[in-house]
Amino acid sequence: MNPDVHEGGDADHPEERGTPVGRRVFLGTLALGALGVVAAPPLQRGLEGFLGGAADKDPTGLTGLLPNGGGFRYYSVASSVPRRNADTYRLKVDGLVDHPATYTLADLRALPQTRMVRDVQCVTGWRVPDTPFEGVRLSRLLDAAGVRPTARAIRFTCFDGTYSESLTLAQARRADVLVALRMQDKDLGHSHGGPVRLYVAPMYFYKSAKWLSGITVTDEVRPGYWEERGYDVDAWVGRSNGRDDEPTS
Ligand SMILES: Nc1nc2c(c(=O)[nH]1)N[C@H]1C(S)=C(S)[C@@H](COP(=O)(O)O)O[C@H]1N2
Ligand SMILES: [Mo]
Repeated sequence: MNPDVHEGGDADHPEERGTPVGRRVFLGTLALGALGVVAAPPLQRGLEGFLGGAADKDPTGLTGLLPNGGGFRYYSVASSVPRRNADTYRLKVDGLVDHPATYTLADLRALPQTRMVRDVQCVTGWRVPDTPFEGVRLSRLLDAAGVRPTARAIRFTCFDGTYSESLTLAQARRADVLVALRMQDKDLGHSHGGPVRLYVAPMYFYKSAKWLSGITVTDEVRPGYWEERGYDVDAWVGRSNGRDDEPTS
């Protein structure tokens, strides 16, 4: 991809969190280099909606540190996101399946839960080590739905009305891909995409769609929100987005 993406300050040193200039340079360079678009406005609007303008010192709007966020930044490309709770939350599974289904939060909680502790890694450089996530394996929901032979991919949609994501069917069936109900051993709060978000452990965190409301089985990959704006569809940590790890030998 564009070699300029390597310029992003802390991008190569993700342990150095909280360096907004580095992240700004990195994201700005990536967005401009890849597509000639500026990714800032939607993110800025998103942060203003939640943090009341706390992001005005950062034109990308990426520096909204959550109070007590433990290193997480708050991201939303939508300016406001409705709240869903145990009464109002629904997750729809449809598309190329034999048994479309709609799950409530109670339905999801009643299924076997998988807990994983991995590093969260945002493509812009910040990282939250050893973060527990817990939820239902996506593969379980796909098996229950009966994926048809022509299916190749999954499209994820969100009740923020804006964000979307994608995985190939093979990626979606990995054991380390969860429909997550809990993070850091607590029920997922609204700001982190609760009550239910996707968690794609081996990929950059933009794959982990917050406020998950739809899982549609499709015949081909349809690039998600950031992927339409220049980020890699196959977002393996350390092996995508111009950030390939150094060879170890
Ligand atoms: N619906 C939705 N999901 C999203 C995003 C978003 O803007 N909207 N941002 C993505 C990005 S770029 C990151 S780094 C993480 C941030 O998750 P957090 O806000 O819980 O830290 O969510 C991902 N999922
Ligand atoms: Mo991100």
